[in-house]
Amino acid sequence: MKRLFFSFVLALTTNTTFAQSSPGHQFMQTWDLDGNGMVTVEELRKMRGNVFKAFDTNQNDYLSADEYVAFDKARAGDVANYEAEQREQMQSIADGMSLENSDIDGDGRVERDEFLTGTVSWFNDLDKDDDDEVTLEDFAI
Ligand SMILES: [Ca+2]
Ligand SMILES: [Ca+2]
Ligand SMILES: [Ca+2]
Repeated sequence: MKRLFFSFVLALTTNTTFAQSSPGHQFMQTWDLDGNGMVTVEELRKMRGNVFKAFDTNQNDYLSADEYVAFDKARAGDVANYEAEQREQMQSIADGMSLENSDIDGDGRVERDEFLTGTVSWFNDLDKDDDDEVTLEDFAI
């Protein structure tokens, strides 16, 4: 199984080369599940399901504010591996999964369905050239 994008910080000590690729490369490596060079909404949704599961530590199908502490930390760790523009790019990718952006009904926690619903707007943000697939080119814009 491929490494989870946002939990990679937890395994930092076992893989130091991972941080050296660009945000775009790192993104594609993790989220392009079938390795065909483009990421679809379906691939994003599937991986977001995996991410959700990884951070829903008590498995109640909600990411609570407490569970978000670990998730925020993992995302911040990924962002901290980059400098300058690459850091900004990684930050905007990471923000697509923040509590604020995912908590649609505003009850302070993120239900699995809320998290998966957020996939489409995240995809549209990532797909800079609007060709309905996320590729390395989208990260160069
Ligand atoms: Ca793919
Ligand atoms: Ca909610
Ligand atoms: Ca695209």
